[in-house]
Amino acid sequence: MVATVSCDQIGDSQSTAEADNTEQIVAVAEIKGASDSNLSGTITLTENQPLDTSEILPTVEVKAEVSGLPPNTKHGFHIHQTAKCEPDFGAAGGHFDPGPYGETNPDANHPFHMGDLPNLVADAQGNAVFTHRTSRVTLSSGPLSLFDEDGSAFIVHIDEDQGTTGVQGGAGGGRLGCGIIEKQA
Ligand SMILES: [Cu+2]
Repeated sequence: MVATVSCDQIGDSQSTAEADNTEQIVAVAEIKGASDSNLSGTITLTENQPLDTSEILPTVEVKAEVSGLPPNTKHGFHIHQTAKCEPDFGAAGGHFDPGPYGETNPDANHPFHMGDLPNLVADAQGNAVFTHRTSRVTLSSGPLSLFDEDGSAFIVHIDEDQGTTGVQGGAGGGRLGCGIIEKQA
């Protein structure tokens, strides 16, 4: 869904250019676990483009609701580089990191990949609610766009992201769930 924010909020200008600069872009990913798991979830990404793109970079709000996690656990949660969850979650590749450093290896230069996010934290019922705003990615076109040639996907990891650099599995180890990011028309 591409919605245009009302100009009422920024004055009564009828300028088309100004209206274009208030565009909101939304994308959604549906998280699925392995066929024998109860893991499911929905992630909504919203980019509110700045009123004046010459002054501020766009940011993307990431909201997630995930259920079916083990109770009272933390899970690494990242945007990975390829919009693929099949034949297994490894198909999503490494961490989204188009540059300028461009290191997609989950263990290297972590947690500084463009797709790195805080942990998902499951409560006693195995539900996690997550809200974060990142300036490391965009939904609009550009060098940090999640909608590059091969798209992008979310991965939920088995273990906690320790936020370490150069430690094997420190970003959360194996993959519990996967969801392809799709732009809403
Ligand atoms: Cu990851």
